[in-house]
Formats: sequence, structure tokens, C-alpha cells
Amino acid sequence: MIKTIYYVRLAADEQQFEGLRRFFEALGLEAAEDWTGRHNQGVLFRTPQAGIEVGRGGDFPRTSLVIEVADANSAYEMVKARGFKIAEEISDRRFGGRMFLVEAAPGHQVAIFSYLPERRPRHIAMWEGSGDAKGARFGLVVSRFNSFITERLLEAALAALRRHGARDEDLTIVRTPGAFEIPAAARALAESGRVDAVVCLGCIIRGETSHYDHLATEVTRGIGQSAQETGVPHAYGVLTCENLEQAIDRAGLKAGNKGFEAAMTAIEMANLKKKVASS
Ligand code: INI
Repeated sequence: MIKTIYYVRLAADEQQFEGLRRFFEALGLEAAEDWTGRHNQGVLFRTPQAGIEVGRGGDFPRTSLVIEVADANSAYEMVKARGFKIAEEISDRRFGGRMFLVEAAPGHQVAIFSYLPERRPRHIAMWEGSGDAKGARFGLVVSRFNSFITERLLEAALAALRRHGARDEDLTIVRTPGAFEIPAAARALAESGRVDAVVCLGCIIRGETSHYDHLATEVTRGIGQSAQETGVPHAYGVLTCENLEQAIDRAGLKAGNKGFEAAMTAIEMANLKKKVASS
């Protein structure tokens, strides 16, 4: 009786081995076993689900490893941002999926796809927020402490909201002295009934305070509590950093800005809440 099937990707050398490991880690897998013997080295990633598919016909990708993800678009952005080479561009395919091919390492192409919504099983109710901010009202709570960082978070959050259809008249910006005051301001906004979601933006840097851990914990807890008790979605865009360099990295002007990400979360959650309420 079969116990386990191991799908082995044989790396040509140490560099390729590390490249492949990085690839699967980038897709969110964690190494279950990682071993080095006298003659071999291996790392075992267990997957949530696996299957052996026997196929025939032209729609199958010409790769022996095919990974289904929840959203091929975000997987595509993620592997691209990490520098993996796209071997075949992402597109909708005849079989009802959206797919791309990526080079996990030279000679190791992997196909990644997600099923298009209409192909999902119909008997399962599916609620998912979209990235449409049209008509929704957002509150942005931004702290002045470390304002050279928090203003960059705010700029990126505003850009995300506007780009996805939010109008300026539907946005309210509230400024607080420091991150500690964010939860109270966020709660006041949420309770006012003026907003469908709150974006919380702040920056706590370890180097600057001996009470960093207390502050970070309290702010995080307070934002979560406000979200749960008011029922209004709150997005967490508070940077907790070891030093200024890290903060600058996470508040980048182009790529990788946590303010942008937090605003996208707020859009999706406001959208989701509306869908659930009207279902
Ligand atoms: N506030 C921040 O937003 N970030 C920090 O790094 C920080 N440090 O380093 O102390 C900070 N302190 C102020 C705090 O948030 C309150 O405003 C203050 O304690 C008054 O309540």
C-alpha cells in the first residue's frame, strides 16, 4: 500500500537547491524536514493537498509540477516581485483557469493557476470582497510621530483608495500625536457612522523607545479590539520596526508600501462586509 509519494525536484547544485527552496517558501510552504547527509541534502515541503493527475490533450501545461492557488494574480505578483522569471505570461485559459508559468530555477518550470470564479463549485456559498472602492467611505488615522514615515504611508494609502475608485469627499483623515492614540481615534471614527472602514497608519521604531514592546502590543490590541467591538473593518498599517532603515523600506515610494497594502485591505473588507450584509 502506498504511504507517501515524494515529488523530487533534483537540483543541479547548491545554488539551484537554495533557489528552489526559496521558490517554495515564497509560495508560503514551510519546510517540514530539512536535512543534510553525507552524500545528499534535502528539504521536504508538505502541501495542504496533493494529487496525481493523468492527463491528455493540449490544455495541460508542459510542466510536471502544477500548483493550484486561490488567486493566480497575486501569486504572479509575488513571484515576480521576488525576482523569479516568468516563462509564460498569465492569461485566462480554455479549461476555465487563469495560469502562468514561472522558472523556479533553470530547467524547473512550474505552472501556477487558479480557477476562474465561474468554474468554482456552485453549491458552495462564496463571499469575497473585491478591490472596488467606489461609493465606500474610508477613515484614515495617521500618527504624527515619525511623520516622515507616516506621511509616506498616508500618501500611498490615498493613492490606493483613489486608484480603486474612492472619491476624496468620501475620505476622512484624522491625525493623532503618536501610535498610542490611534486606537481611540479609530474607534471614534468607527462609532461615528461616517466610515465603512478605517485605515490605521503609524510607525513605532524600537531604537527610539525602551517601551517599544508595550507600545506595539497595546496599539495592535487596541486596533483589533476597536474593529471587533464596532464591527467596522480596521486595516493595520502600523509599522513596528527595529530601526529607521527598516521603516524606510516598508514605506517605499513605489514598491512595498504598507500604507498601500493597508488601504487595499480596507477596500476589500468594506466590500466584503457590504456583500455579507446584503446576502
Ligand atoms: N509613538 C509612535 O508612533 N512611534 C514611536 O516610535 C514612539 N516612541 O518611540 O516612543 C511613539 N511614542 C509616542 C506615543 O505613541 C504616545 O503618543 C505618547 O506616549 C503619548 O501618549
